[in-house]
Formats: sequence, structure tokens, C-alpha cells
Amino acid sequence: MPKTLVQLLLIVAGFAPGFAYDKYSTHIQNGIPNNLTVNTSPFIKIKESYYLFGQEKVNWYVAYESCRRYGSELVTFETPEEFDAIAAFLKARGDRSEHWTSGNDLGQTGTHNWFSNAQLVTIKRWAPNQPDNSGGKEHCIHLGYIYGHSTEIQLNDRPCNNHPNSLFKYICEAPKPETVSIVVWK
Ligand SMILES: [Ca+2]
Ligand SMILES: [Ca+2]
Repeated sequence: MPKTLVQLLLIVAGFAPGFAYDKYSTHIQNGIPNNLTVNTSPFIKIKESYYLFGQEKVNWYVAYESCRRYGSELVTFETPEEFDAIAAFLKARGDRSEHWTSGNDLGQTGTHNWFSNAQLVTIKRWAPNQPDNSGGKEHCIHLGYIYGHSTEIQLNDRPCNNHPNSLFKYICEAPKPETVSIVVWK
């Protein structure tokens, strides 16, 4: 690159911060404004969060890895409202499948945490008499119509892997998006 051009670029770069201060303003906000057309596929917006419904039936570990491939994690329900929104969504679709969540008590049996944020599972959405760690083998939490007579989608603990009846679909939750807008004053 000719020496004069390099010097010119340095001068422009040197002036740029002062120039930008007057001519641009930036704004960062949580979420994606409704009037902004953004393709969030394969994630679907439900209430304030974005989810992917994995359709393969896999063990808990494979489910987690699948979510990580999309830069997301198995779903974590911080509030009962979030759980109810997902349950209503599945119900409206007539989807009676069972789905893995990020919850487990692999670290300490009997203490169920959401694996994505290490917070205790506090929502009261367990199926009756669950979690029961049946056979001493159930350490991962899924949701679905747990019993034949269940009319609500609820939580249950099941074997994380190595069990033919513990292969489920899964729900991934994307990180919370932020929208950065830059206004240019011409
Ligand atoms: Ca969540
Ligand atoms: Ca159970």
C-alpha cells in the first residue's frame, strides 16, 4: 500500500470517534421489536423467549448436545408462567409428545437444578408423586402427559440414558436477544 494512502487512512480513523459522537446515536434494547422483520428460524417466539422443538427422540445427553449445536440450551423454566406458556403451545398443537428439559439431579440426588443456570427447580409443575427417582435411576426431567389419565402437561424424572423408554423429543431455549439500533443523523 502506498505510504500516503496509509497516512490518509490513519487521519480518517483518528477523526472518526469525534465525528461519530455528533453524527450517530446508538440504542440497545432487550428483545426484538415486533415491527422489525427478523428471521429467528429455527426458533419460535413464545411470550418473551425463543424456543426450538427438536423432533428426534433421543436421550437427555444427545438432546443437550443438539441444543448446543444451535448455540442454545435445553429449556429452563424460571417461572411457572413460562412453563404454562410452553404447555399451552403444545396443547394448542395437539402435541402429546414428551420433551426433555434441562432439569436434573445428576450433581446431587434429590436436588433438582436447571442445568443451564444451576438454579433450583422451584416451579410447582410436577406430576403427582413426582419426582420419585423410580428404581434409583431417574435423574433427568422431562415434560409431557405423565400418566395415562393425565389431562395436564407436567414434569417427571426419568433415566437420562441407557433406557429404551426414555428417548424423548426436546425443547431448546435460545439466549435472550438484544437489538442494537444505530441512528445516523444526515
Ligand atoms: Ca427460560
Ligand atoms: Ca419419575
